Amino acid sequence: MANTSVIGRSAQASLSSRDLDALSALEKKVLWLATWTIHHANYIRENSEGLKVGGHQASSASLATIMTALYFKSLRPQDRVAVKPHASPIFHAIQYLLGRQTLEKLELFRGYKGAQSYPSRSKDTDDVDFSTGSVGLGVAQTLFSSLVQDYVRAHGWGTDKPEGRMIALVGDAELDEGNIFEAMLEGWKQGLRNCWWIIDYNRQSLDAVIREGLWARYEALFRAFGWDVVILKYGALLEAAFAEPGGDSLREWIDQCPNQLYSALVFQGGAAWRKRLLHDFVGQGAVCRLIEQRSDDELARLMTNLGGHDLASLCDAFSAIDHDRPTCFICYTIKGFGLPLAGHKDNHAGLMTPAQVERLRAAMDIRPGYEWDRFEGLAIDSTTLHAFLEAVPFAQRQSGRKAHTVAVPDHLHVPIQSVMSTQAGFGALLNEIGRDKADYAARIVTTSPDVTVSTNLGAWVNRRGLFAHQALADTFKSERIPSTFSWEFSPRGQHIELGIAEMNLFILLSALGLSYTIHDERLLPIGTLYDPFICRGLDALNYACYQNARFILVATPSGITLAPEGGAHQSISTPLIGMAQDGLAAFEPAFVDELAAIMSFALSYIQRDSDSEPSERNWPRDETGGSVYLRLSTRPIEQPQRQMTPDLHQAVIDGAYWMRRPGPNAQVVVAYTGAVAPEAIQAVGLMAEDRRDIGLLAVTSADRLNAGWTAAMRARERGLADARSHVEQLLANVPPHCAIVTVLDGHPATLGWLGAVNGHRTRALGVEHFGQTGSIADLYRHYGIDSNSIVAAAQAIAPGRPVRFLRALAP
Ligand SMILES: Cc1ncc(C[n+]2csc(CCOP(=O)(O)OP(=O)(O)O)c2C)c(N)n1
Ligand SMILES: [Mg+2]
Repeated sequence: MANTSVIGRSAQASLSSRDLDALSALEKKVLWLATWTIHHANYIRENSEGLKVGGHQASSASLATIMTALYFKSLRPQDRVAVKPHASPIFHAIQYLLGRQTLEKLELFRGYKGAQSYPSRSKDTDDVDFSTGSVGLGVAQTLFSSLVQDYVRAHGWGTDKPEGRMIALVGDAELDEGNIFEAMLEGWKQGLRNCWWIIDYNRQSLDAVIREGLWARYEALFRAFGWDVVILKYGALLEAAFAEPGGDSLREWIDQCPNQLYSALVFQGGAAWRKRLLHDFVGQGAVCRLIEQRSDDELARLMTNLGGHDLASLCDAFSAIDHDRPTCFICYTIKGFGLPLAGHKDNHAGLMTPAQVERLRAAMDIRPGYEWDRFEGLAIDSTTLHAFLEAVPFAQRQSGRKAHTVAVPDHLHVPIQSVMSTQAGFGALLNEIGRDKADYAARIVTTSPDVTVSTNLGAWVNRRGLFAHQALADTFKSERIPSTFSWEFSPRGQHIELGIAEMNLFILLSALGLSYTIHDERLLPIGTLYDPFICRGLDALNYACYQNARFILVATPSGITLAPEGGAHQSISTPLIGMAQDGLAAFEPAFVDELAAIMSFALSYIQRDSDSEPSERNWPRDETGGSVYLRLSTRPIEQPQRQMTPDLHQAVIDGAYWMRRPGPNAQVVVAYTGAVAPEAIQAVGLMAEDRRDIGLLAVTSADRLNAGWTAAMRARERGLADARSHVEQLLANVPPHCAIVTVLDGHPATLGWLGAVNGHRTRALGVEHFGQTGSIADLYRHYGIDSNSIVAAAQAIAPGRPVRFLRALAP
């Protein structure tokens, strides 16, 4: 049963006074180091551009106390944390104190190869659990990571280790991001456990002060989704003051105070507090005495003593959680706490002046030249503090662990019918894998946002079942109602069915795809969705790739080829996304035997180590691996009767092969990708009598072809004269006068660059506009990717005698 608790006077004391002293010293040090790191980057490091690099001093300070309590006390080695992006300086400072971050990286904060502005798994060298930066994504990732932990354990892996908590440090304005609520709903459906979200309730966003009373909306929302809510509003000083005569009036005043006024008074300091409070309490003796007993400094300290800046309350609140229910902590904080920027509504990108930093240095007893010293200026001796740091529970964890790879067959069997779509081929492939008893098949986990059946995962799900904490039978089956699909849930199921939100799909894929390092267990995740809806979750996809999550994304149907289902579901730009997205190898096979080759490659490619050195075979960085995107189609097309030789297999993986090799006097080459293969083949047949030595290039991955080409050029520019990419080898013997016509069901720029490889004239056909419904023939004609349009394009750029079979083009 979800409940709300307000931490205050009744808080149990979980901290010894020695620990509290040590934590207080560390909190001070963390704030200093973070502030100094930012100051150093802006004012001390040589900056040839003369630009301030910024650094979010205020946003960081907001979380200094909470993160001190967490990292130095409450976290356990098995816990994982997504840190609010702008608290990165605090995070790096903590890692530095724990000996996991170097001085060199801190000195280079925000500089070339220095500590990152936002915690980054792939670019930082300290122990980042989840990359953050695009607000909202890291928060949701912790939820899905908890789910993945449950999935892994339910399948019998990693059960010898204790369960971890997946924790997010969340900005209050970050909660504006809708993906957080999409995730919460999914978490409720899936029985979320072991997840904490700690809200830095500083009541400021980037631009301004946030709306009044948001905490109450949050509380209601979290409760509605089954979360416990813990509110930390007041610190111990305020609680003690409330117990004094007049204290109730002070509490009431604070509770009624608008956020803007509170922020303004925080910024102005003790004298302003006194003036305002005495004005508002005029004639109320007890509370006026409470105020007058305190100096300006004491009054300012009292009035800013909020729960999120009270180490003891925080540690108590965290240690009081003795259950696995998801828990949200709403911690009242002050943006810029402890700094002269505190409370100002413009402080988000504010930088302290050198004079302000000097004053802070003096207040913190730090001598010039000792700014980076871990124990400088602290009230506790360094031996004691050193011993405390050595014993910090979270620091006991071993970082950088990675699961072993799982062996994958070189060839995957799939029954190929004479006419078949790549989507049907995908379903058939997974059906075959579903029969396999090998370990890799057990490690596959599929997921889909309510399009499991329509992306052809049904047969796989029939074999492997759906995942849930508790078994749930398919009532249609038990009632003996005929149905193609068995929808049975159990803890052993290998398919995670999601609601429709595509953001959730990508964040879950990210969490599943990081299991090899977050949960130390290898999973082989495959997610399916309709191709146009990639754009709905694109930022999450980008972040998944950025943090080296490994998965296979199967997008189908795609392009205008899904006709006549609907113009609104057509996708144009996704092949370009596939090319441009870092960390994602994109393929668009035309035939099922190609798909089978790509699939076995993909299952291996997603397991390769990102730390490996890229090789120079064909230049697409095969050794470092990545995720894979397959753009598939529902169009049934005639399948070639051929042997998948090792050479053909390799060429499919490398990105292209000659379906018909051009002769020495070739006048035209047609290069195609994907579902338009029949049109390309037909066009070549139509032209063969009137154009000499015509060639047909099957492109299975424009992405890898292009990446290889670019890398080989770069290598040559750097002196490796022999570097040759796959596409350069393929086009090497195409005569200079030959023209290239490229065609795909997607944006023409995907293949348009082929002409630049060896300087061939090129006409790129594809789809630039969308929305028209119709049959495939109607649409291919309408958008100019049918065989007649291919012939017309060839005739226009490869002059010669008229191609006899060319018909007039539709206007
Ligand atoms: C998706 C996304 N949109 C916009 C931004 C720019 N941005 C960075 S921080 C921020 C406001 C954050 O406010 P809050 O979460 O309350 O954090 P605070 O700085 O107050 O701690 C914005 C809009 C971003 N990083 N990510
Ligand atoms: Mg905020």
